[in-house]
Amino acid sequence: MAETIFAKIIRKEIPADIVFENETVLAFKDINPQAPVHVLIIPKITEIESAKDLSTEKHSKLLGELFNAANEIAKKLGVFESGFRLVINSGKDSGQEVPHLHIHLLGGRKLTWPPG
Ligand code: DGP
Repeated sequence: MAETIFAKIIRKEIPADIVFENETVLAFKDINPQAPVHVLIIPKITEIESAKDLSTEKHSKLLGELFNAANEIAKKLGVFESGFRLVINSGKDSGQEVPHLHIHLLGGRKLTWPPG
């Protein structure tokens, strides 16, 4: 599997503005923010390229941990009550750039729908 920039961030080989970290999950500010709050929440394991690779058998616990982290980060960054959006781009047509599963957490402004 190809090495991604997120693997380097997990290993702290390149800097990132980390907002949450535990044994399984890392979250850091997006380098190109699309909202006042824009955080990427990723699993520390590197083998899940996209949501298409998820399975109930292997990943239910990890998925719970990712979404728990999202709620904690939303609280920490002050958007839990006002509302926030979680986005997972998966594959070419979605615009996914980095082949390492990541949840975008966006908030801090009124978000429009539908997305582009
Ligand atoms: P996606 O298009 O869903 O694959 O989103 C990838 C996001 O990753 C994109 O919004 C920009 C962000 N990103 C890419 N490289 C870096 C980096 O080196 N540092 C940080 N903090 N974010 C990055």
